[in-house]
Amino acid sequence: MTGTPKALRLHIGIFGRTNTGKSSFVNLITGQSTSIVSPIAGTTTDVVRKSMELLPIGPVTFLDTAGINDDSGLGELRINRTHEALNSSDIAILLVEPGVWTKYEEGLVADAAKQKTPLILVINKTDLYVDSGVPSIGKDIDSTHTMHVSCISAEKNPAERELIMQEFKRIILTLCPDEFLDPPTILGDLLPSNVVCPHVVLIVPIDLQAPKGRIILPQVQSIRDALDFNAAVSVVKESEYPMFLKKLAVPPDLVVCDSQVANRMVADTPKDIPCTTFSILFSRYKGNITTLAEGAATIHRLKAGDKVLIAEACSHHPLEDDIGRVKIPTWLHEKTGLNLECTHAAGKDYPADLSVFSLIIHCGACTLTRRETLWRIEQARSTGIPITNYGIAISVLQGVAERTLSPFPEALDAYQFVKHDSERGATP
Ligand SMILES: Nc1nc2c(ncn2[C@@H]2O[C@H](COP(=O)(O)OP(=O)(O)OP(=O)(O)O)[C@@H](O)[C@H]2O)c(=O)[nH]1
Ligand code: SF4
Ligand SMILES: [Mg+2]
Repeated sequence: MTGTPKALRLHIGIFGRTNTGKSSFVNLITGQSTSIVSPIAGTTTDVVRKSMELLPIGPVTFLDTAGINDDSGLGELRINRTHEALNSSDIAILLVEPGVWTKYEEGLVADAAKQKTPLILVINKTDLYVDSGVPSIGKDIDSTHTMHVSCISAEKNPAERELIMQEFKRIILTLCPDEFLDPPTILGDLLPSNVVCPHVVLIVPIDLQAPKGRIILPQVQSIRDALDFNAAVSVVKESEYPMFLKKLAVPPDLVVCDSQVANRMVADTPKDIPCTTFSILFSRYKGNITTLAEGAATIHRLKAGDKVLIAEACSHHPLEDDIGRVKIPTWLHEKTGLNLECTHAAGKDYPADLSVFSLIIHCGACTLTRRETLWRIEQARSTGIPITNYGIAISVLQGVAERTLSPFPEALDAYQFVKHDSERGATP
């Protein structure tokens, strides 16, 4: 993580008057005592940087700044440093004490707005007002970006830290500039860099479910991505693939197929040719492939009666042999031999309480943004419920996940770790 270039890390600046609890807040979020905390105003005298991995966003750097008071008479240098910190912040956090709103806060909100830096207002030390009620700061600030926290209570009660972290991540994910959520490439980075014009073979079934006269968007996007990486692309039906492979003088550098024919592709493709599915490529492009692969391994540890949520991001008209409603529940039953309770949720019906489920199998989320998909993954992760998606689940159900995940070593490791754990009969 420390190797992540500076520009690719989200910088979160922590601002506030002296003693509002900035250093306590940074320590609480990072889970480390990096910044010195003390009741003496002006403890932090220069910007203290702390980097961490904040899932699901990735690497972030917190800038704990020196507190400023209207009458502090602090050195100009310190004030300039704090302003520089605002310039380097992608998101600013303003810590205040309940009921206190001065020219300083007014100025910081105005400066952040001028720079178009998203701002989170953290009203700290709420524990001091448990009897009297937290006084309002008398300012109308967007309440969706406001958190009420108490660093001291969270220190004493670790469950509160979890709640604060969840709320904090939700707000950060909402405000995070798009470039930090930019997806990796679809497939270009899987191609060998030392081969001139690498060759990608895409296996595209043309069956009843294929739209008439065209190929679907993920396939088009994969072709475009391959071209962006100066690769050649062949598109072939699964029935013609074995013959096509035989005709090639040089083996392809990557083969990608529709999830539903993954077992055929694996059987027909020599072991030294990397192969995967479109859905797996898009697990990474849209979400977090490692978390989704780890979640898929839960299929190996399901027990009779377990509840499985099959979630679809849009409410399309279900087909006769619908993948979410018919095929996946049937394959799950065939693979595990268990009677499972499969619940479906489509569109906006996504359940608020995920804790009753043993596994969530989500659709490919083609109508959701990467931000929305990451948030759904994070919601499941923070509730401790494994989550996967149709594509990876189908590879597991077909018994070919080890092969189709192999182009993504981290995801494969996560999958195998949980799978082997289940085989040894260990509980999570
Ligand atoms: N009661 C209460 N005290 C808190 C809370 N958070 C921090 N404090 C206390 O407030 C004092 C100041 O905390 P710091 O984290 O050092 O504040 P700071 O904003 O970094 O201060 P400077 O670096 O001096 O600007 C310390 O005595 C903390 O223990 C809280 O939520 N509740
Ligand atoms: S993959 Fe796309 S079309 Fe299918 S259910 Fe999900 S959002 Fe709807
Ligand atoms: Mg401090």
